[in-house]
Amino acid sequence: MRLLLITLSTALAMIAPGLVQAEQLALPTDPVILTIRGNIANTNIGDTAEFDLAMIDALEQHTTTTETPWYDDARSFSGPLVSALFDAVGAQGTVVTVTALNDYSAEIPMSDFLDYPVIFATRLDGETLSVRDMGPLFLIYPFDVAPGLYNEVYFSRSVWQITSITVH
Ligand SMILES: Nc1nc2c(c(=O)[nH]1)N[C@H]1C(S)=C(S)[C@@H](COP(=O)(O)O)O[C@H]1N2
Ligand SMILES: [Mo]
Repeated sequence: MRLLLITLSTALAMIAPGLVQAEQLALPTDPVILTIRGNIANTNIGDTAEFDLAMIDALEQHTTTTETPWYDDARSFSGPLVSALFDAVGAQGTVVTVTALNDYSAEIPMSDFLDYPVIFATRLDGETLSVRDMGPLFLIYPFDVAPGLYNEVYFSRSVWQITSITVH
């Protein structure tokens, strides 16, 4: 039975690649700034999906202009939607662990990224974010369109200096 299932899924992967989404990701050519591991279908280095900035920039870009607890006034954050990043790696799961340079991590329900246009920000007011400015990657919730998110639950999920994500 197990063999049959494997054979079936292999056959499915061949006839319906869009459905199973197993694709080879491009290889990073610049320094890797993000590693995604866990339950993902599309990898480029071993079991992981590694991204340089150009690969993240190649995804459709969005901007959220919003007040946050971290800056004095409203600022513009841009980058791909987290959902687009997860589509690119074929992520399947219910929870993701987002880990930062300082080893801070947050467990975030996958539903957040379906419910809200959460941005994986690479730019603040059009400029790349240095590590000193909480970069290079900052998860930004759309506090502008969903003010109900402006609380500690979502602040704690707003991880800056992101280095890796694990999909569970
Ligand atoms: N990289 C990183 N992101 C982080 C944290 C952290 O320690 N490191 N703390 C989180 C928590 S628990 C909250 S409430 C907010 C805190 O932001 P503040 O320290 O500016 O108040 O950022 C979140 N993002
Ligand atoms: Mo917090």
